[in-house]
Amino acid sequence: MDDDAKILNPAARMRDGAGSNGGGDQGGIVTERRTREQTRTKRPPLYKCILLNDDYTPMEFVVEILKSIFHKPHAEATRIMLHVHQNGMGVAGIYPYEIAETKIKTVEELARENQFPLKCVMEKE
Ligand code: TYC
Repeated sequence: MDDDAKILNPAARMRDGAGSNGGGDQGGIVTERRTREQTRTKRPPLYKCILLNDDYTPMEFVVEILKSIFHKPHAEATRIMLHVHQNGMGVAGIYPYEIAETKIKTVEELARENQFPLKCVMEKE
């Protein structure tokens, strides 16, 4: 058994004796050393939810979407909506993959229910 396997299997380290991975066995209490890689907390990759402009979705509807789904205060929601209106697209929010995906589905579902062509797409940060 190699050192990596012993890190994951304290019983094996007990049999082998302490010290092989920098841990120890003090009177039956086994301590295990973890590598930097094993203790590192990884941040998930993030994705932008990008709203696309169109000629038909009402401005007030887009502002409501930004408030209700992306939790933007009214003034910021209005600013983002106007940015999309004037520039063709704009970032509504940035999230881990599955959260971004769910928000995009919710936006397009609400738009469809209201017969608006509003689209929202994902882009890796
Ligand atoms: N261009 C739309 C209008 O003039 C408003 C709008 C803004 C639509 C943002 C979509 O993502 C959008 N009614």
